[in-house]
Amino acid sequence: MDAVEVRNAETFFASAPPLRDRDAIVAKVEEFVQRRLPTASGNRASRMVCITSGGTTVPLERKCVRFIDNFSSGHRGAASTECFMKAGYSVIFINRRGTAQPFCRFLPEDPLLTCFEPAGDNLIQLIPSHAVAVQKAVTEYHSALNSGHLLNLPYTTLFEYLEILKIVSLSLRQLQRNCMFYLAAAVSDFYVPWQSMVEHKIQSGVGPMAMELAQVPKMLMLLRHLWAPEAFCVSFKLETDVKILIKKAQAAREKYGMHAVVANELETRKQKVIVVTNEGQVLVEKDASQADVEIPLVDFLIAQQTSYIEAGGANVLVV
Ligand code: 9Z3
Repeated sequence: MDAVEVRNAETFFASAPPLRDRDAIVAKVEEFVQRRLPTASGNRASRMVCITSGGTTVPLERKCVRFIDNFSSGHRGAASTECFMKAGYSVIFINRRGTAQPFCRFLPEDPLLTCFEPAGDNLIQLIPSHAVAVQKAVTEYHSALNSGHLLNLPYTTLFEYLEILKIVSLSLRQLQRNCMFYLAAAVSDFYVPWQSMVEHKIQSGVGPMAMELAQVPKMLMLLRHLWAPEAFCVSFKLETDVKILIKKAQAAREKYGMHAVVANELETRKQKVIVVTNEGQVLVEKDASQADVEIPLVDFLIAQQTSYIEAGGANVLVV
């Protein structure tokens, strides 16, 4: 592990704005993970996956009016959450506020306003044409939450995202090879350090503006080697130029020691992906009977993690 990367990360966290509700988030995560640890009475640990989803924002002002955003609708993360839960995993879902949520993906775009109508005397009712979709979503979402197998942690900024990812990693490491990181969030590579950020809204009318952005420390490296070194780690590589996609994914796998890198091209990402592992590349496509490419993708990755657990000689959980 490169000492410079560790120092850069330490500097990043030391200078980041304090995470709101930090203590409550730590307690929630720890309680969620503790319930899945093996006990002295012989209970086995259950498998758990941390799914990251949505894009991070990079604020340009402390009292933020303007920010840089990374593209991600959150569809991949939400669909994958459903697939992992069906396979018996518990899921920590770190997601950008306002992006797609599991079990809600097939609702109309503006659910609250379009799904209900006034029914007189302070009553509202479900519009019949939306009734089936809304009932299904509400039932599935609440049963997932009530089952205790889904923990939803929202973020907006890059600072919040990385703080939460670190908290989750340091707790999940207890599950050793039984935990997986599935890092589908689109994370900014550049940011404005908090100490060099202006407090108030940047003023216009002074001609063109130049701004220097610092490089975000390579947190994948820390996650993989320091925070949760036994976890099965999957990251995503997004490109718009398909000619460089696989090379970049291979480079990311080697550089960060990922167990798998999922390479996807922006326009075809909902139909197919290529999974790069140390054994080569595998094309994963959705077939006509499948609603989402995440169904075969998650199946493939679960099988890879099972081999990884077996290779480590630990208790294998059949999920
Ligand atoms: C992805 O590549 C995800 O698959 C998508 C999913 C963001 C494309 P949607 O949310 O799309 O369903 O609309 N995520 C990783 C994107 C990313 O920024 N990766 C970094 C990179 O490619 C490495 S961590 O350099």
